[in-house]
Amino acid sequence: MSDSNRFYITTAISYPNGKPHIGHAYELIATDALARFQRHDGKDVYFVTGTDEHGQKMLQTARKEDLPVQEFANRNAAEFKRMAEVLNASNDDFIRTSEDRHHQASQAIWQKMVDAGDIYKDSYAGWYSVREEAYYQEGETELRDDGVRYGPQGSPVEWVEEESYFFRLSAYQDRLLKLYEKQPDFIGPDARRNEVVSFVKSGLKDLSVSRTTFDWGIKVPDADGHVMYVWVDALTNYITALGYPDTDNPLWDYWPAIHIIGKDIIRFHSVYWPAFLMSAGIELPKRVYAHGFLFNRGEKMSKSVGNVVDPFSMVEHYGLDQVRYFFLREVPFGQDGNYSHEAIAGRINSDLANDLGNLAQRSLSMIAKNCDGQVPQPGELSDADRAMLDAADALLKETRAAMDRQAVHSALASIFAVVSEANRYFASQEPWALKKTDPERMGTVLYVTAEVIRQVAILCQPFMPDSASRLLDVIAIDAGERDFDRLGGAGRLTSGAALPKPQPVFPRYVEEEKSE
Ligand code: ME8
Repeated sequence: MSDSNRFYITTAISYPNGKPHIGHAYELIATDALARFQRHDGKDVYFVTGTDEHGQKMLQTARKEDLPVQEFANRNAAEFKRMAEVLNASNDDFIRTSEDRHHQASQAIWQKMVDAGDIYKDSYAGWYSVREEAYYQEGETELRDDGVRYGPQGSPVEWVEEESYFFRLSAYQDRLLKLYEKQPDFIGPDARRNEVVSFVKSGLKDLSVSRTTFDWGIKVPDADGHVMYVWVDALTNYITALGYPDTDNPLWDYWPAIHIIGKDIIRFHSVYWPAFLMSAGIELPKRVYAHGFLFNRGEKMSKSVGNVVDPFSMVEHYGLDQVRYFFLREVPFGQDGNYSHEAIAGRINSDLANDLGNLAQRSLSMIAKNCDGQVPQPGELSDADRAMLDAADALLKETRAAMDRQAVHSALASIFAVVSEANRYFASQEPWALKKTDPERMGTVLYVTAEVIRQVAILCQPFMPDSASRLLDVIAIDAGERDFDRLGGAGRLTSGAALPKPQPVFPRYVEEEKSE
């Protein structure tokens, strides 16, 4: 059974029918920040990402590239794995749906649904979007002037007619509506919840859950010629990763999950998935949270490098933590967002290099020069000192509340509001002037500033793991003193502790010269 200290979080598993793009990177970075935050906050976290390798789209793309589909999947899945490494994602597992363990889990959940009497054979005739791997009712589609029929999300649909197994989704309509009502947090943000509730209220039809016109998928048990509809197997990845169907194994204790996905696949996660789980008698996820879509404004990302839109070159160009910070801070999680070279360079220079980087470098250089490179001894605290420390001490509560509702951008906004406050504090206290007039007071101001930096750096770890760790190194915080239980008064800087020579942590972004 679930234990309140366990925390299981997942991303969607990506279709490796091409190279990873910024949308994939965004979801992984945000989920990684949510996972790391909970780990630093003392939770026992399990974090899973991976690739969704079956279905018609994968098969068609592999054929276009003239490759056997498994080989095509292997090649591209490797790029998704590499992206997770390059982004410094802290996932505990990377699941591929073509793995044996996943075939077993999918067949096991299928069998449970059969045992529950929820699967029957019939034939399907209707519209299908290969791009979305989704069935649509005629009323949801639109025949446009170009003679092509499109689904509600703008992808072309084609007519499909084949023998198929069906899942009795219609039988779950009331139970699903009850779920959304009794567990209002099941779907977030609210806009997505409302959308799902009205979709379910409009009436659920039984779902075609097997395909017979191709064989790239997981075999339906005891049904020659049928492979599972890709979404049945895709959603099951979340429990395969915990060892399903062996629910006695220790990983199973992490279930239920929080699923982080994009808004285009909310219906699969908050309608089909809970219905499958109810049918199979498995506990439902805690929450399904849909983030928005990222759009590139279309202009050149850099004058000399060209349009930097793939995650690998973006990281190479701007730096990993800079990219992580930008996406998490700039785009309110749950809403759509834009990115552009100007916006990224602006954030790097104003928030990271100027506000946080300069403050750290200036205050720590003053300590190096004027306090023998040791954390100074604070004197009596003034109101301004106390207010400054109180603001830093309040951050854990604020960021925890934000991260609990996946408001990643709000957590960062709170942290950086304290950084701005610390800059105002530092400027108004003028420690450089105190050096001659009141060195003890200078020590107090530098102590308070360094203590704020300590707390900010600890809290920045989930978002910018490497940079935050380097910042903690320059204030000599031991590896064992970096978790959130050291925030606030519990872990104040120790006066007299020797600090290493300060090293700048956040370089400015400098425009490259035009190469033409
Ligand atoms: O949907 N901005 O895979 P996928 C933000 N295999 N997020 C984006 C995005 C963008 N421009 N484009 C895509 C699938 N995403 C299925 C999932 S889960 C059991 C199966 C998000 O490769 C998208 O919303 O098309 C999804 O959450 C993830 O990237 C993978 O998309």
